[in-house]
Amino acid sequence: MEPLLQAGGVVVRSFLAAGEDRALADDVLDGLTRPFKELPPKHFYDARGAELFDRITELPEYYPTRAEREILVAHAADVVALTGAGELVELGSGTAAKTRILLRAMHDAGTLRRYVPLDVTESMVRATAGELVQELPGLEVHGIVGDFERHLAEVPPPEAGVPRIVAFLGGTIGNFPPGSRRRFLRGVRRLLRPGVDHLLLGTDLVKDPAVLEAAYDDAAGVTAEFNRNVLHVLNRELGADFEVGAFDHVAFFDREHEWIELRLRAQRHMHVHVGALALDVAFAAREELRTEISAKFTRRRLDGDLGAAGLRLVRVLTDPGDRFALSLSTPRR
Ligand code: SAH
Ligand code: AVI
Repeated sequence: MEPLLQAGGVVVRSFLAAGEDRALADDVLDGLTRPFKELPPKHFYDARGAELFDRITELPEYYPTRAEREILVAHAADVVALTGAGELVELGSGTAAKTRILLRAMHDAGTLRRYVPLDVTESMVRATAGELVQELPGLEVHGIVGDFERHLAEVPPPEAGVPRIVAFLGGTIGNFPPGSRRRFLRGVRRLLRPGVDHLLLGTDLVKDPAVLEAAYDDAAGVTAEFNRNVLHVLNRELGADFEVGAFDHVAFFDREHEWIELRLRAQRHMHVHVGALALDVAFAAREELRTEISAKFTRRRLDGDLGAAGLRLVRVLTDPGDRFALSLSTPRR
């Protein structure tokens, strides 16, 4: 396949171009024609959604990004010393803002060889690839525009003798629908060589529900805009006619499952037409559409999920406020 971009240490390949609207169409057909309506969160992230997420990471209420950055600043050099990593594969890499701390530590340790960002948002993969080869001379970047639920096999094989870290930061593991988290981790495990490679996983921790709910319902309304953005995506990509302003942002902590749920609640009875699918969808007044879950972790949940995927915890690092954890694990032999 022709790369999207190939120049001076950077190659970017896309696995989304052909048939990607089909994947969105299938998700919409599956998700909007069932009694409890639901859409997968990956469709938030068009260029505007990515920009809104970036603004979320700066909000006073949204602590996960700052907490994870604190952990990386304090421990990146230890992580590099412990793993000897020369390659960093990052799933859901986004702007790679925090990743730079790790890449810089690898560079300072003299091990840095290759960075492999994988994200659904093409503009971000292209931009980070270009920036990083400038910032870190000698670095090779192999960017992948793809879906980490479907395209892990497109990650290039590791180089012999170069230990790899697969990083999944930000707490994005919490956004998997129930049931598929462990399947995904098993897929990640296949990217890792026993005795050589590590998974670096960011998980947000269970805490006071008021703190959690504020993080997903900020006073400035940025998360509400991010949530409603998925309706703009459906209008543009599938010719739907959602009246975006007629859906209210809902965020609450489900204490039984220990996850945050984002929903969009119809203000009144509505009919929506999805042109590309020739589909009519009715919303009752106050009916809700689930757009995201964001699971929060305990040490036990982390152990359980990693263990079920054949991974063994090596270190759990937390921020001074114990809000967020960054864990290193490796395949069980
Ligand atoms: N890792 C960054 C960004 C987290 S936001 C951080 O820690 O701040 C989640 C990122 O995952 C976004 O960049 C989004 O585009 C990407 N993403 C979401 N679902 C995805 C999927 N199924 N496959 C690939 N990337 C995905
Ligand atoms: C990307 N992911 C970890 C974010 C989260 O916190 O679950 C997405 C997000 N949704 C609303 N705010 C942030």
